[in-house]
Amino acid sequence: MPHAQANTKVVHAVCSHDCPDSCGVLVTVDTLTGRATKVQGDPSHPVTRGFLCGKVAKYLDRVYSPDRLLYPMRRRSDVPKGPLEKGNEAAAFERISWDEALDLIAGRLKAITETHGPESVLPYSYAGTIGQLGYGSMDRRFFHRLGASQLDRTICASAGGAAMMSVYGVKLGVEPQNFAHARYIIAWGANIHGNNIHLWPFIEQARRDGAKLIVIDPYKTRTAALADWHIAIHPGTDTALALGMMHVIVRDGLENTEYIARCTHGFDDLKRHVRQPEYAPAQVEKVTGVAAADIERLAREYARAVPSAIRLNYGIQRSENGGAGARAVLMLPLLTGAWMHRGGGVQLSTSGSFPFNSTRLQMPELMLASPLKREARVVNMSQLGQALTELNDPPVKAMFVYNSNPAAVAPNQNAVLRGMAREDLFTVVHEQFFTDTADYADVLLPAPTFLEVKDTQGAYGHLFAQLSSPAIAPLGEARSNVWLFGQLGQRMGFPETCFRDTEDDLIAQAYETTHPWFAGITPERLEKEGHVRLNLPEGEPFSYPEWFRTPSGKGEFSSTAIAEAGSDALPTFHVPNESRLSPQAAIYPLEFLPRKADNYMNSTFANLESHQKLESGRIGVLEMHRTDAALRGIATGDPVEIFNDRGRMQLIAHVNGTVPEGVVAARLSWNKTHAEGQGINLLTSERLTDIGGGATFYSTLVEVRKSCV
Ligand SMILES: Nc1nc2c(c(=O)[nH]1)N[C@H]1C(S)=C(S)[C@@H](COP(=O)(O)OP(=O)(O)OC[C@H]3O[C@@H](n4cnc5c(=O)[nH]c(N)nc54)[C@H](O)[C@@H]3O)O[C@H]1N2
Ligand SMILES: Nc1nc2c(c(=O)[nH]1)N[C@H]1C(S)=C(S)[C@@H](COP(=O)(O)OP(=O)(O)OC[C@H]3O[C@@H](n4cnc5c(=O)[nH]c(N)nc54)[C@H](O)[C@@H]3O)O[C@H]1N2
Ligand code: SF4
Ligand SMILES: [Mo]
Repeated sequence: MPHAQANTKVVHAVCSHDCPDSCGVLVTVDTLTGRATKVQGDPSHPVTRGFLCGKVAKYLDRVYSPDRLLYPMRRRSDVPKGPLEKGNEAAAFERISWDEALDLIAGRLKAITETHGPESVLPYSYAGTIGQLGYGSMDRRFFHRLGASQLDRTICASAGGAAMMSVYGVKLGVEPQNFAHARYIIAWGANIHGNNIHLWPFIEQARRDGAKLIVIDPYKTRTAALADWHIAIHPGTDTALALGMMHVIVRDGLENTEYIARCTHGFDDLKRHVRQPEYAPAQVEKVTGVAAADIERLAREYARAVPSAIRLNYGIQRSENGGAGARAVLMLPLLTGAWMHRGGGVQLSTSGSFPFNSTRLQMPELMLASPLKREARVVNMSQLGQALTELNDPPVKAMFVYNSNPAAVAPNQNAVLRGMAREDLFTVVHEQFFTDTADYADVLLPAPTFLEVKDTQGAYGHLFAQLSSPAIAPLGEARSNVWLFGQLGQRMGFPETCFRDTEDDLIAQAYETTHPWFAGITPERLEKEGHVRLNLPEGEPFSYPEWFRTPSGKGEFSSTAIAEAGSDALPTFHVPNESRLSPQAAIYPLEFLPRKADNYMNSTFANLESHQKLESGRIGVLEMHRTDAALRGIATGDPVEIFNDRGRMQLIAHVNGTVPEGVVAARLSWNKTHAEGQGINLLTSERLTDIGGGATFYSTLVEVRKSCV
């Protein structure tokens, strides 16, 4: 740790944003004023390696922003719910004390649960923080004990997660440092430079040693621009490409028969499946837009390279056929036995490497102590619009939002906002800023940043457990998720002592496990060392059968569990309802990619000027291919209207070579940063993925026309 100067201290924290890198962060604090003066990447953390991404390098702009929410507030009775003027939101609310706020919420929740049943309360949270405590501990206890509807947290990764579980039975993957050993690296639906920057130095190291980087992404990301080969596949067709690669591999006998026999299940079925004519390269070309010769070359190069690593991120599973696509890609290293070599295999998520005791933290058994006396119903967060406007028996009467900005990030925004505007819906929002969601709050509560709370964290892109110490006191009256839900539990009169657990109690409970991967890892040790690597071998998992946790105990090409859940036992390409290949394309011919911004974190940071500068010229912009633009008489700088049956919005056209013909793209931001106060999710649908019940942001058809001026 760097030495602190006089009157300063350096505190070890962990970046809690929803990012695979979970960086170790050193915060310099002026001990006289208690103010943080600097944040830097921990040089001793083997993945952070001393640097932070552009978003968090400027973190003090966020922490000390004059726009921070600092006090509890209540909506003024004469102000209707709906978008508020940016910068003038506070006028819609009046300040109240925490005592008043907690009493008001407890009183309303009691009345609502008595009249409509506890399931009429819907918690809505995602990954504003991915700390173990902040993401899901006391909050879950509270809603379980209340008997509230359970939220199925599907908006990000559930199709890919289901795919990983079906093939491997556990979420493990190639350790990021080991990518340096790979000689052939495929970034498949993975914007490494934008979303996972700490993997990049290891890829550069591999490339200096002769590795090739291939990027499979319809969009020319910075990662794609820097690659040896960019394959601009048609969105939603990765299943076909991966099966086409398998076709070539088994046709040419490039599979690893020894590994397949020892470690996999269902190969004969897979072989028959991929040898069908529809997966021959010439046919796959028609679906994916990737030339048959390129499919041949990719398959052969991939199968012959040792070691070969795939960074499969969540891009491909955000579409209707995304679960099958993720499964097919995840199977490639099972076919070649890439796992046998250090730096070989695939990384989708390493989250399953961390055996945190989440049952202890979240106490689902409290549901039986609730008035329901049974498990509560489950509501899919990717269908919030339907939940708020159509769900009955009981209808949602109260929504409690924390760690999330659903007004901007949830699909089918028109339905979501219509639901949130209901005057008979009681809405509580716990936030750091006046987000789009805060504009709909009846009660607004101030939340802290990760500099202000204690937590412990794993990662979904590396293998280090970490402890995050509070560097500064919470600003204003900001209070953590743990404090809030502990207090509310007590106000509701819940007798269980678990609502009095402190942050330290919860951290200890998170590590209450005899799992060998946590052996020797204790809160005390983490307090001293900041980060500790899990007790996993240095090499890759899945080199022998004991690693797999599937029903067959092996890597599964064919899955009975998936078939029983109503999908295809073997990954199979189906044309999405919204795709250039579907009948709907006759009306809405363009495939829309409503993408993440490189300098925001989903909608987080979108309100900060310093971050907006980095995205200048990119937000509020529709990227188009020159042919599609010319066909519609559109040139760069023209205002355009983008629309489908779900909604329409104005953007500024940008014809810049980032998207292939037939694809248009725009970036996620706060709704209120757009001129008309609505964001790109008004175009996306609530249709779910083939497996896992995930959101299908990247299966969206639209049409575009030049706006009349
Ligand atoms: N800077 C920044 N970093 C982030 C985030 C952020 O918003 N900004 N978000 C964080 C979160 S929540 C997550 S889940 C991770 C996600 O990280 P990623 O999984 O990398 O997420 P995406 O950017 O959705 O998708 C990656 C790429 O997939 C491409 N893609 C879209 N459709 C298809 C397709 O059909 N096939 C293929 N092959 N590619 C496709 C997109 O163009 C995109 O470049 O990143 C995290 N990190
Ligand atoms: N069009 C489109 N839509 C998308 C995506 C996309 O790529 N394109 N990506 C999807 C994905 S992958 C994801 S993960 C979701 C993300 O959706 P969300 O999880 O809603 O992500 P954010 O927009 O980052 O909002 C998180 C909010 O949590 C708040 N927060 C941070 N820390 C705390 C805390 O300690 N307590 C409380 N109470 N609040 C806190 C932040 O201020 C922020 O406003 O969006 C999805 N939506
Ligand atoms: S957002 Fe990701 S890359 Fe940036 S500091 Fe946080 S963990 Fe590291
Ligand atoms: Mo995500």
